[in-house]
Amino acid sequence: MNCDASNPHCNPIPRIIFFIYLSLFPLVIASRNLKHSSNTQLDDDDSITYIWPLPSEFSFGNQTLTVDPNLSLAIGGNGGSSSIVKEAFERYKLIIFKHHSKLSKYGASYDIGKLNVIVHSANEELKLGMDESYSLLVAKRDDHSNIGEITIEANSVYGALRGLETLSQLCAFDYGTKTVQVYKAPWFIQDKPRFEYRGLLLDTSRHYLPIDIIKQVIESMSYAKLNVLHWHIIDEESFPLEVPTYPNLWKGAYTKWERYTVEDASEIVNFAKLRGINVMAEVDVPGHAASWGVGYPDLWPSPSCKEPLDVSKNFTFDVVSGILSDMRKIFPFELFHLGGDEVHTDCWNSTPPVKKWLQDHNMTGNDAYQYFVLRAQDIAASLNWTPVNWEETFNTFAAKLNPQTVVHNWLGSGVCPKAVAKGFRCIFSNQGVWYLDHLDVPWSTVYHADPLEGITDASEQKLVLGGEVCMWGEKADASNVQQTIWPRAAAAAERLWSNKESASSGNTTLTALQRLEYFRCLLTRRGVQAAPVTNYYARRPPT
Ligand code: CP6
Repeated sequence: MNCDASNPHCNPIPRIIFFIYLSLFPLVIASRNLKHSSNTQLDDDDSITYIWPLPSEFSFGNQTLTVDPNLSLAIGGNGGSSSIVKEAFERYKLIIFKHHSKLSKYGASYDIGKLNVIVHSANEELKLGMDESYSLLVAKRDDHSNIGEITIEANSVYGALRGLETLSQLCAFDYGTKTVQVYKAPWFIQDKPRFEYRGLLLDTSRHYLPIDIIKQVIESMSYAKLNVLHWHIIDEESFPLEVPTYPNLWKGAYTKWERYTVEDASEIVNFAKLRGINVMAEVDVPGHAASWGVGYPDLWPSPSCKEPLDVSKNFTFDVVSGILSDMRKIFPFELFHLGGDEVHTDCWNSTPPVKKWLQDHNMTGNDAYQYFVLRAQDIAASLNWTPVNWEETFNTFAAKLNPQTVVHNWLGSGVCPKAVAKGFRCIFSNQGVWYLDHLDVPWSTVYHADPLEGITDASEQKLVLGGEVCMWGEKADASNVQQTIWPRAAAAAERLWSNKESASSGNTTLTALQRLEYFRCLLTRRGVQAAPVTNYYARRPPT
């Protein structure tokens, strides 16, 4: 099962090395046999399960089954009429049989001709803590027909989508027989996520990202079973979103072409929903908001003080309220991110009318920062949103926060233990390990980070919703965003999906690099511009 050698679309080995590899083939085989006999796990393909992220329970056999390119779908259960599953099946057929139509003769007989999907609930609500579990069976039936079947069983349509993804990873096109095969059948898989929140932040303010690119990112997230797109739409550099109530706001876009209409944003939310992915939008206040004043200069305390937003004017909160009300119609997810990070209040104190307002209200700059965040939280809560805030809000006024607040970590790894000890929920995004724009952080550092670090109490562990890798946009646009996200986001995705016992101990840790390289290869086969995991030659020294 060497995807490098057999797949023309994915060849991370440079050609010359590949040539040398081929010419040394007998030698390589000999050395591989040697490795087998000396019982080294690392190069033993058959002992490795190439499913990323690794399922919580699985077993396999030693049969190779072929899959009919005209694979049919039968959906049963209360959720059986779901178009979400049917559409996903069509997408996955294109992935699984991509090479089949070009290279194969039809009319052969196949071991597997049918996929049964059983979805128990018709509830398609996409929410935090939704049931994403599934079981997957790929086996030859032992009745007389001897025809194999695949069965995916799930409580929700979203569990069925996760099962389809796993199934697609079990299927491989064999260039010898020109058929799609499942190796190591029969497969029995029982799977469920370790954390309910498995996020990726995408920043469309520092560089605009076209809708198609955002969709590609969402599609690729579904391959790694990530389930929340944290859309950091707006920041100080640009305001690309249309807000009908305050139509001048998107004058803060870089150009009139670098904008998202309400329809664009809704299209992205719907595209994500069909893949079982929630979209959590962010409106970062009161810092990181200078772009708002391009259309409404009254929001700036003064031309030389463009952020934090003017805390002294009611107009400022009218605009926050207008933005959130308009966005509520686009973003159905229960979480909404209100930022609150990196607020430097000095220029409030050096702006005479704001300074006077602070004195009249007997507030320091820090008091006014708290006042702003809490007012924004009230607006979000009145729209039936649960507020999420960056950790500085918790670090400076934990006791005043809405008790429902989800604390979003980024400064080191210290805050989640403190937040859950006080009963708050938390999302882990330690910048030292999970900020993807830090290009020098290797995959293994991403992989070994853990959202539960420093938290031992079981009831406190439950308050950790999960984690999120952050793709800040200062140095990334459509040309390199996927290369920067992948493959390291996948390392975090396994940490967030797979239970620690199976994915972080013994043999599995030893094979993580090989499995991740295989998954990176799968991404490139599917058209995702994922970067190499690591320096390839280092792992293939000249023999
Ligand atoms: N933008 C916003 C950013 C960052 C944050 N918030 C950021 C800070 C430090 C690093 C990377 C990103 N660019 N709005 C912090 C949450 Cl190293």
